Amino acid sequence: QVRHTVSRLPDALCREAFARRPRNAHKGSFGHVLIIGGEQGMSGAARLAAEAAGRVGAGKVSIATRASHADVLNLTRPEIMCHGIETAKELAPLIANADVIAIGTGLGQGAWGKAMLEAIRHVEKPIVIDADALNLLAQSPFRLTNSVITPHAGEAARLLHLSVDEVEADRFAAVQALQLRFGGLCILKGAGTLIADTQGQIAICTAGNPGMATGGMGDVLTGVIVGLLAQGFNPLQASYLGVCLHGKAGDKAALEGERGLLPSDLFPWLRYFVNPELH
Ligand code: NPW
Ligand code: AMP
Ligand code: MG
Repeated sequence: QVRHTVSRLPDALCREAFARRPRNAHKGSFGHVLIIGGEQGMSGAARLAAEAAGRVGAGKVSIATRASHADVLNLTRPEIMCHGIETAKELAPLIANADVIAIGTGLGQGAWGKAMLEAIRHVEKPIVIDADALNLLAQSPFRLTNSVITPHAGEAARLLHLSVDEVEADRFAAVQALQLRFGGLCILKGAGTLIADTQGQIAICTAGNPGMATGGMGDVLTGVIVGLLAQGFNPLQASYLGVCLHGKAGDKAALEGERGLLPSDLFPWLRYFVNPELH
């Protein structure tokens, strides 16, 4: 039985979720994120996810990406640790050092992406699975534990072997089918993003706008969710808060115009919303 819940991010919840940091806090208090992605030509996707994780308060952020562009990526945001990783063996110590993982942003669907996905398949840390990791999952499905999957309608259609029109015709049925098939939590993105939890409940987030229909926007959402997981929010809290924060940040950024809005325009607003004492 599906219960449809409408959720927004009330200021009160934000205030509670993002209380002032203890005076003696240190970076180890806020978790270490590992983003795995950035095939040739798509390192920006991993970079966007990584900065988003930092902008919602993660303590440390690392990227595992193709060796050829790791150093250049590092220069674009020196705070992010960028590792050139070509094999599952090289990835293992980064996984061991991370508290939470996101895989898929700009991952590609070639041999490298497949090796990276296989390497995290049995890891029991919280994992966000997005973008090309979902496309690979559609090709070779396996059940996930402790995961959040974040498909858009196109990815959902591939995962369910349906057409995009069929997914969009009943988004509630699609998100629930995905949750049941893959386990963990499922976030079906788009206008009115849906979140299906493990108890059969579905929430809808009404924040967000068509200005957000631009490449890289989902990569930012992945970073937001994994950045919240790093700080100790459970997967359901991180999904609810993450989707709402992302939508609200998009709505603020759209005040300067929906057309021409870029995913990185959300960063200052993400920071604003995770510091409720400022507003
Ligand atoms: P169409 O075009 O409407 O006919 P893909 P992707 C369909 C990375 N990126 N929302 C749509 O059909 C990602 O992280 C890197 C979206 C189209 O055929 C991934 O790793 C960037 N799509 C990789 O690129 C910035 C919908 O699905 C297909 C849809 C591929 O990701 C960009 C698109 O899905 C990007 O994020 C809907 N509601 N409904 C970077 N700067 O490095 C139908 N579709 O083929 O998986 O492509 O999402 O761009
Ligand atoms: P992706 O397709 O993976 O880049 O993800 C796009 C992100 O932008 C998702 O979080 C969507 O929910 C959001 N988005 C895209 N178009 C809209 C829209 N028309 N209204 C609200 N949110 C949107
Ligand atoms: Mg995407």
